[in-house]
Amino acid sequence: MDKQLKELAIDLFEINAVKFGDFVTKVGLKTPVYVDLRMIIAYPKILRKISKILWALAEDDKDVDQICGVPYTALPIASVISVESDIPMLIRRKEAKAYGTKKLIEGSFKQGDTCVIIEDVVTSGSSILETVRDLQNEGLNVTKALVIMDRQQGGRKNIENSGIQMQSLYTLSQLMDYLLEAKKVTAETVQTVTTYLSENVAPVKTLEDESAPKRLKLDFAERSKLAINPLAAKLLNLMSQKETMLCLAADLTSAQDIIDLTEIAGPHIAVLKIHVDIIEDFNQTFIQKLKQLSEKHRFLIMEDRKFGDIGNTVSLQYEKGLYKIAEWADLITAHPVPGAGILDGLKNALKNISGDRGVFLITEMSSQGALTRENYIKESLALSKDSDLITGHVCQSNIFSDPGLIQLTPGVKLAKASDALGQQYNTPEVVVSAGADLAVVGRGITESPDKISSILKYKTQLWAAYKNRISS
Ligand code: S5P
Repeated sequence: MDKQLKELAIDLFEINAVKFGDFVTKVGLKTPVYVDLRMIIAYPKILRKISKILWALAEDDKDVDQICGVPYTALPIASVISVESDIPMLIRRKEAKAYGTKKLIEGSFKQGDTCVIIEDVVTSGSSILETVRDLQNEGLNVTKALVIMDRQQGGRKNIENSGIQMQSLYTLSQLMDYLLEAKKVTAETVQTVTTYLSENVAPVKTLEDESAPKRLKLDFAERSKLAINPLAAKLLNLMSQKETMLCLAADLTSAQDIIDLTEIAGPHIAVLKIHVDIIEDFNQTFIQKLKQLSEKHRFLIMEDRKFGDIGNTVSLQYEKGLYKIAEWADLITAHPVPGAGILDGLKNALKNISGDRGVFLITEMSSQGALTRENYIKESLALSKDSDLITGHVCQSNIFSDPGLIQLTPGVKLAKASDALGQQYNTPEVVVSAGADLAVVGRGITESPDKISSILKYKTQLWAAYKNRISS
């Protein structure tokens, strides 16, 4: 396969299907590399070769009933695959016909038929997701997308988050490596493309219903009216009034240091997040001081306890022990791994608490290799539908559409980076365009020599990105 892919990469370069320079994509973005596979119909040998190699990716799938190409570039490829494999093909119209049958999907199929999608290039994945939605609406079971080029700009994640497997012949970086090896491009061009890819992430796309109110398009004040959990409503309101999306992770081990930092940060944050079990001199006076500051500056306190046990145990952990978290933490975090029982357990601990409380489910983690994937994410999202205790989800991308829930995204720094222990960072602009309503910043602020100026930088950059998100 590797040898074939190298040869094919050179073919594509020779026929100008991959070009380098200054281009503008169909959505108006600048790019130094343009992949345009439309002209392969002028080269039947290459068309046959590419179709054969692409279909080889699905060789283990014996029970494919239908193949559907995404118009237009992938249609001839899908046709060749259909003819060669003797599997029927479907075509999804871009618009339903205004006359005759008004069918969106052309071809012959029955409910429950499994269908594989064929696409040429994936950037945000939106074309595939639109195709999946229409096929699913017709009762087809879409399992997989076979793609020639993954531009590595977030499309794969968008597609996989919607429960569709994606396999690609090339990532853009692999293609660049093959072309460099064949001396078709210079190391400088490869570098330009690499830098471009690291700085240009496509917006997050989902399979969501187009008619539903769009979480990412509504402002926080509007969304507060749609929230079921009272703390989600309160939080969205105070974010709107204080013009901040900042959740400060005060991961410090001395109570006084946390108080000192909170005194500076209080007016500019929506949430102060702590890990109470790392504080070496924890005592209730510390909690009283924090509470006073939270009232004075109108922010909420989150204990990032990441509860993750059976209902009975979490109930005790939340209410009892040294920390008595339920008494003072407006918000907590919990892993959905034990199932719905964890929410019953947490609720049980609130029997004697008069104030409102909220839970953020840890639906998707920021660390490298996190096991929070596909089905886990889906199940976690489903849990939040049945509970008024859920304020939102801790996650990395726009995986839910309910405007009354809040997306809290950790792993935020002014420059894209990682730490030595698996944490991965994105910039404020990237996380907000990926759906973050609250951005968790820890060491980006706690390790800064000039804390107030870092706090203000994060606050203003996040808010500008949010304004841009709701207006664009
Ligand atoms: O997936 C996650 C979930 C959380 S709550 N990744 C995270 O990093 N967090 C928390 O966010 C983590 O426990 C820490 O308190 C904060 C990130 O801190 P930073 O110093 O890396 O910004």
